[in-house]
Amino acid sequence: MDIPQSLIDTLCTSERVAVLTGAGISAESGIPTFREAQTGLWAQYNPEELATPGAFRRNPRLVWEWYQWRRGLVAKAQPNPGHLALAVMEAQVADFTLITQNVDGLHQRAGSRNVLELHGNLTRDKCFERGCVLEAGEQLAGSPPRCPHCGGYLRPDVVWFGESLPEEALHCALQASQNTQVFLSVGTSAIVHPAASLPEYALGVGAVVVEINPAETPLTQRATYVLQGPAGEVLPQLVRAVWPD
Ligand code: BJW
Repeated sequence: MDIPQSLIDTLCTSERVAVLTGAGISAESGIPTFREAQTGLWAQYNPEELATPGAFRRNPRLVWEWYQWRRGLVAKAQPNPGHLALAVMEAQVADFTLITQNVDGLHQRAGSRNVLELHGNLTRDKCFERGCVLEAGEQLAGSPPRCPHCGGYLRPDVVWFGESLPEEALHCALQASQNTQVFLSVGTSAIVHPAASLPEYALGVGAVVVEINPAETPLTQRATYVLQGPAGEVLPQLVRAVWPD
């Protein structure tokens, strides 16, 4: 792919860069994207109908087992060249913010340090009744297990539809998007709010908005640049073009 020279020049001289990632960046690590057809037993379920508090209330075992299956995929996965390129970018840009909708922790495993997780993290559990968070790695029996403090069901510490995002992470993400010179939207269908509003805030302050995705999204027509392709190929190429050493 040809990276436009004007984009290379802009990134080269930018001191403030914000990046929003979605499930597409982890696709090349073997983790299915959120909306892509699920496999095997899970093919019959619509993920949007599993990722809700109502679904968990109706059938806690089903929702818990779906997350256990996804946890297994994440545990086997490794960061790919797209994740690694963003860690390199962070080291090159004075003020760099990585905002992710992903719950897989692969950015941190790739070496990214300043990561805002908008939708939580699969590796932790919290109590469905009281919200207290259990440390990652605490393995309890049950499907789902019970909270050791109050006896309520445990659930993954992720943000479901209709739930609020973590206040501090959302606040920092909004600030970074409204204060950035370049905003990259990588591997997201750009339909889930409030994350999908972040590139709009960046456009509103005159930032250059770049979309990296093999498919079109509602953002495509509004983006300043569209680099159509898989993040694991496009991001390393972009980083090499801007910071060749
Ligand atoms: C590649 C690739 C490769 C493939 N390289 N790319 C305003 C307007 C309308 C609705 C709302 C609104 N504000 C709030 C809402 C309601 C709702 C919402 O947005 N609904 C929409 C569906 C319309 N939002 C909420 O409920 C949020 N809460 C909230 O706003 O609270 C206040 C409130 C509540 C109620 C009413 C009003 C206000 C919470 C949203 C939480 C989302 N949680 C999930 C689940 C997390 C846990 C889990 O993983 O199970 O987060 S849903 C799911 O979507 C997940 C993802 O993070 C998120 C985004 O998906 P993503 O990452 O974009 O993945 P995909 O699969 O959609 O797309 C993958 C993309 O990758 C595709 O484009 C591919 O082409 C691409 N791709 N291979 C690069 N190799």
